[in-house]
Amino acid sequence: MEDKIELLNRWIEEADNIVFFGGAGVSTESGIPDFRSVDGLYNQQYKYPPESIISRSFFQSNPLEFYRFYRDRMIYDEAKPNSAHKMLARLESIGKLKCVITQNIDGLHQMAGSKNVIELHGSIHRNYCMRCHRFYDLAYIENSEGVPYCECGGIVKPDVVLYEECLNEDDLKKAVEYISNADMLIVGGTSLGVYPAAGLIDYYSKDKIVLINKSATPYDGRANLLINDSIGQVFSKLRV
Ligand code: CNA
Repeated sequence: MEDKIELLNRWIEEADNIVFFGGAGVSTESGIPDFRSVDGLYNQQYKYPPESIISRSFFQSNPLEFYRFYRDRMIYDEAKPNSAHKMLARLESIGKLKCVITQNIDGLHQMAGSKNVIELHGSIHRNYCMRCHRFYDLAYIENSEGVPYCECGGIVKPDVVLYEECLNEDDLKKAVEYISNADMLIVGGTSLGVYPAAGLIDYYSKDKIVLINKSATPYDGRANLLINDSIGQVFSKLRV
C-alpha cells in the first residue's frame, strides 16, 4: 500500500492538469451513507427500493413518500467535509487540479473550498418551484412538512437529477472536455454503475487513471493505479 501512495504522490507532483471524478463514497467518511448502505437501511423501512423512490415518475405520483425518504436519507445538513474534500480543494488552490466532477448532491466539495465543481446530479441546496421556477434553499425544504409548496401553489422540487431524468447537457459537455484534456484522472468513491456518469471515464485517453474505491468496480481493469482503500485515508497521506 505504501508503494501505491508513493506512486500517487509522485504522479501528483508531476501533474498540472488533474481532474477528479467521484461519487457517494467520497462523503461516507463525513457520515453520509452511500447508496448501498441506504439500500440496506431501506429494506427495513421503505416499501420501495431507493432507485424507485428517487425516480421522476415516483416523484410525480407519490411526492409525499418521496419527501419522506428524501428528508430521512438524502439530507445530512450537519455533515462536514473530510480529508478527501479538503485535499481536492487544496490541489485546486495550488493550481494542480482543474475540476471536481461529482455525482454527489451534498455540496461538501464547495464547503471544503473547491471552486470549480460540476455537480452532475444536482444539489440538495437548490430547489425550485415546478410552476413559477422560484428558487428555494435547503432550509425551506427542511422547515416545511410533507410536500413543500411554493407561494404560487406549485410543488417545490429539489434540483437533483432523478432516475428517468436527463443530465444537464452543458455540465456533461464541460465534464467531457475536462476529462479529455486531463493529464491525470483520479476517480474515487464511486461504484461506476450509474450511467451516463460512469461512461465519462472513456473520454480519458492518457495513462494515469487512479482509481480509489473500497470495493471492486467494472473499471478496475482500466486503472493504471488501483487503490482499494478509504479515500479520505488515502488523501490524508498525500504530501501536498
Ligand atoms: P454508490 O453506487 O453508492 O457507490 C459508492 C462506492 O463508494 C462503492 O463502490 C463503495 O465501495 C465506495 N466507498 C464507500 N465509502 C468509501 C470510502 N470511504 N472510500 C472509498 N470508497 C468508498 O454511489 P455512486 O456515487 O457511484 O453512484 C450512485 C448515486 C448515489 C449517485 O447518483 C449519487 O448522487 C448518489 N448518492 C449521493 C450521495 C451524496 O451526495 N453524498 C449519497 C448517497 C447516494
